[in-house]
Parts: sequence; C-alpha cells; structure tokens
Amino acid sequence: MTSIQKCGVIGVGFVGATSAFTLSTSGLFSEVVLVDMNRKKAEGEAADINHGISFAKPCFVRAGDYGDLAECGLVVIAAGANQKPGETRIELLGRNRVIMSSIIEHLMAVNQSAVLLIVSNPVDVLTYMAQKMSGLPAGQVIGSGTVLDTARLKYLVGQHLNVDSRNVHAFIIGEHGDSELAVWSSANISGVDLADYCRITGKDDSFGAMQRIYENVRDAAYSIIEGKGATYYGIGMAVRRIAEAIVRDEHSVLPVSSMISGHYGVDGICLGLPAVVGRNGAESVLDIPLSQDELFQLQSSAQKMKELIDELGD
Ligand code: 6V0
Repeated sequence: MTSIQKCGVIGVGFVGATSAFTLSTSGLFSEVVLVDMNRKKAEGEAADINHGISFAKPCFVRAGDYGDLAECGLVVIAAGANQKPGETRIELLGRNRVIMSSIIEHLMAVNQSAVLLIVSNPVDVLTYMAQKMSGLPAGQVIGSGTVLDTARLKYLVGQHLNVDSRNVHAFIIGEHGDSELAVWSSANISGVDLADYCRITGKDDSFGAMQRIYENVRDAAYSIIEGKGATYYGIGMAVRRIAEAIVRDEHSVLPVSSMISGHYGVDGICLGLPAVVGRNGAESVLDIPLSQDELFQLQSSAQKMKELIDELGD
C-alpha cells in the first residue's frame, strides 16, 4: 500500500540531493527515502537535511534501499552521470540508459503504484524507456520535461519586461534540449498578448530580442555548467513544483514529458508538452494552438527523438 505522503529519490548527486532538500522542506511529505548506489552519500545527505528539519515542517529523511521505496507514492529518479562540459544531453544517453534499466527492474519488484518522475538526462528518451521498461500506464511515468526551461523563459521575459515572472504565461515545449522551442504565438502577460504588452510599455519585441531570450533558455544548462560544473537549484525547485501538483492533485498545467499519442501528429515518443498534472501523473496532454512555424519545429523535435529511439532499437 503506497502513501502519497512518502516520497523516494533515487540518485542523490547534485540534482537528487537538491531535490531531496526541496521535497523534504516542502511540507508535502512525512518521509523521504534516499537511494543511491553510494549508500554513504545517501546517509550523509539524509543526515544533513534532517539536521535542519526543525526549521521546516516535520519530515523524516533516511537512506534506504529499494525495499524502503515500497510505500512511496512518488519516486523521483535523478540517478546517472551528469553532463560534462561540452557534452550534449544526447551523448549522455548511452551511460544513463543502462542505469535506468537496472533502476526500473529493482523498483518494479517492490512498487508498481508510485508515480515516477524522471529527471535524469536525456530526460525525454529516459522517460520513454522507463515507461516501456516498467509497463506502467503512460501518464504514471513522467519526466521533468520542459518545466525548468519554461521557468527559465518566464524569468528572462520577466527581466526583459521588468515584470513579475509569475505573470508571464508562455511555454517551452518539445525536447528538453537543443531542439526545444518557445511558443511565442500564445505568450502573454497576465492575459495581455506579449506584442501588445511590449507596445504598451515601450519594450522591444523584435524577432532579435525574442530570439536572444530563446537562445539563452536553450543554452542555459551549457553556460551554467561552464560556470559551476552542474545545474541543480533550478531543477530542484522544478521537481518540488511538479511533486506539489501530484500530491495535492492540483490538475495544474505543466509542460512535463510524457508518452504522446496522436497530438500534433506525434505518436509513441515522450516530449515536453503542456499536460494536466494531478494525483495520477500526467492526466491529459493539451493541444495548445501553435503557429505553422511552431508546429514545424515541434514535429522536427519529435522526429529527432524518434530517430534516436529507433537507432537504439527500443
Ligand atoms: P551526479 O552528481 O553525478 O549524481 C548522480 C548520482 O546518481 C550519484 O550520486 C550516483 O552515485 C547515482 N547513481 C548512479 N547510478 C546509480 C544507480 N544505478 N542507482 C542509484 N544511484 C545511482 O549527477 P547530477 O545530480 O548532477 O545529475 C543527475 C542527472 O540529472 C543527470 O542525468 C543530469 O543530466 C540530469 N539533470 C537533469 C535536469 C533536467 O532538467 N531534467 C537538470 C539538471 C541535471
């Protein structure tokens, strides 16, 4: 019997440990179990968070093994090798695929009810593999998709317009990676069309200005990794937000990665698209309006994913 108040994190490196921290201090969980092939690392991370838990809401964090994940209603998978400077997310795949296969095998032996949230890169392909390997219903296996990329877009548009990023409504969709795209055609500031908002406030909405913002989003991971070696705070906060939508059954619209069946002519791959997220994971994928150019870019991104999966023979 699983409990949505119990959460597991598999792989507690930079990303998993930061996610464990945001999840443990979120007030959403009574228990967070940390599993890592390096048990000492998991024990150290658990102790470190527990020592500050009296400053947050009660939550017991502990190192464990797969058997300890049996009761978890949500399991976050952040195990794997991280991106080396100059390495693309796709190049990571070979290394992370083997890791994912072993994790899913161990996890399915003890728990087939949890929602799985995949964070390891390349997240769309690994979400696809996790869904196929686990045999769980499509919506129960989701990836962080373009939730972080969308948050980066909101932040940068907010900076450009000098407006609260929470009032920026726009999506990055497609692959979490180089072929992702910004959906400018429906971007708005609290319901005011982006172009109108720029006109009213005298801000630059030229193609060049928007393209620069998009490129900064797309290349954000590369520049952060160049600076500090890894990215983890942004994704840790994104994981907490996705967990919140699941635990509280919010039916929030988030661009998580999930198995796409027949949306925009895309079938049988995982991609980041706006989806309604609740207790069961991704409950439905939304066909938001796209311009012709955006549709073309999305289909190209999907094609890239498909070729990669075909190449792997999965
Ligand atoms: P890291 O710091 O090297 O941590 C990886 C952890 O996984 C280590 O603690 C390993 O011991 C552990 N691990 C490896 N194999 C196993 C296994 N079989 N079982 C259990 N634990 C294992 O990497 P980092 O935390 O920086 O990154 C983790 C993954 O997240 C990488 O694939 C990144 O590319 C990916 N990211 C995904 C993001 C997203 O937006 N989806 C953002 C940032 C990083």
